[in-house]
Amino acid sequence: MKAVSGDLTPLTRRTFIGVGAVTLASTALGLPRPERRLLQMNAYAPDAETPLDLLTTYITPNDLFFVRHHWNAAAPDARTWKLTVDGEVALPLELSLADLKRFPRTTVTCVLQCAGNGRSLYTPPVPGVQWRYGAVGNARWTGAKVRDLLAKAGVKGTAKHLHTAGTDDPPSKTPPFHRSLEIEKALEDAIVAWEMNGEPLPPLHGAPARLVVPGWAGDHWMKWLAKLSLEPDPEKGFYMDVGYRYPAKPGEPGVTFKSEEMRPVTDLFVKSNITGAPARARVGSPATIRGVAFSGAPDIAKVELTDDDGKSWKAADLGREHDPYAWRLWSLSWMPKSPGKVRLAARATDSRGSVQPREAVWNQSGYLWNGWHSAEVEVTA
Ligand SMILES: Nc1nc2c(c(=O)[nH]1)N[C@H]1C(S)=C(S)[C@@H](COP(=O)(O)O)O[C@H]1N2
Ligand SMILES: [Mo]
Repeated sequence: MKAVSGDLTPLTRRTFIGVGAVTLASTALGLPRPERRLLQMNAYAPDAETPLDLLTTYITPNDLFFVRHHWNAAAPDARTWKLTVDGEVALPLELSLADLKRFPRTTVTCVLQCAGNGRSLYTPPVPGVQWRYGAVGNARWTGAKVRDLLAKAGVKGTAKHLHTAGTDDPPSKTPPFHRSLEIEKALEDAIVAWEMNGEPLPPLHGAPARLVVPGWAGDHWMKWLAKLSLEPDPEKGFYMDVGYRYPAKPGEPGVTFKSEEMRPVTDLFVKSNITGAPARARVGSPATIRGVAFSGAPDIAKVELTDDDGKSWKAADLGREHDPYAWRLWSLSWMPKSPGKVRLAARATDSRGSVQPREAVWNQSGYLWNGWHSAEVEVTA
């Protein structure tokens, strides 16, 4: 894993390293400057995650937002791009970007997390991109509601699944990346977004438009969206029948299941991360611990911190900014009680009552890791 630089395409280079801004506050305080960079996981196709110590803001800036591609993108030309809406509809549509923008405009602020975020933390190890903590971000997405597009096309009673496809350019003999999701979720709150944090959707994030599926894992968030098709049955193929499946009933670590014993990955699991904790602290001097928490449920109910391996917990203060399926910043003033190495761990509880577990459930594809996140502090007298 190394910081992104060097031989990327001009497009990628501009997006990854075009920003030299450094926070004024840290410079004024004489603290080490946080380096604005992504951590590269893969070169072809480009995969890069955000370092945890930069995931400290409610909105993750576009240039720091993690990037995940199955194949190199064939970013469509926005002037000629068309979105097809077809299948089990009364009137198939072909929408240009201008057509799309004539639908009522809506903005949602929510978390995008790759299903594989945290894969490297599983034991025994699982093959795949070895994401640590930063294949996640929180952004403001603006676009048209899928519900409005489908209403215009006229949904037939036989329509049960929304099939989605992008304009990816996979190498020959490799399966295309495609997905489908239940029509209920698509109608509930999915959007086709052309803006990210008030800017045109960047090419790396799916320009000219992508799917946004609040609360659901990133694999459903089709980039360079070309097609929405309503069908009676789920999509078939590698990325539905083999990839992106999670055991219906958890097994022991290392136990693999057949595809039929698994179901597609949908909503995210409750999770919190510690994004700021001092390396050293003094007995009796409070230290501020910060982090983020999110879930596939619309809200976070609480975040707690332990300094005694889960025997006792202290509730953190939740940040004021908050939207359904967005993350919640949290902070807590922690009082070190005795000298030595102390392991702090955070756990979140969501609005449906799910509690972040000490250990994530091992699964053969390494999805949805959500174990307690810990940080070590050296406490001196
Ligand atoms: N067309 C297309 N869409 C895609 C992908 C892809 O490879 N091709 N990857 C998906 C996965 S697995 C994730 S996690 C998210 C990542 O979105 P980001 O790169 O904007 O962070 O995009 C999703 N949409
Ligand atoms: Mo992903």
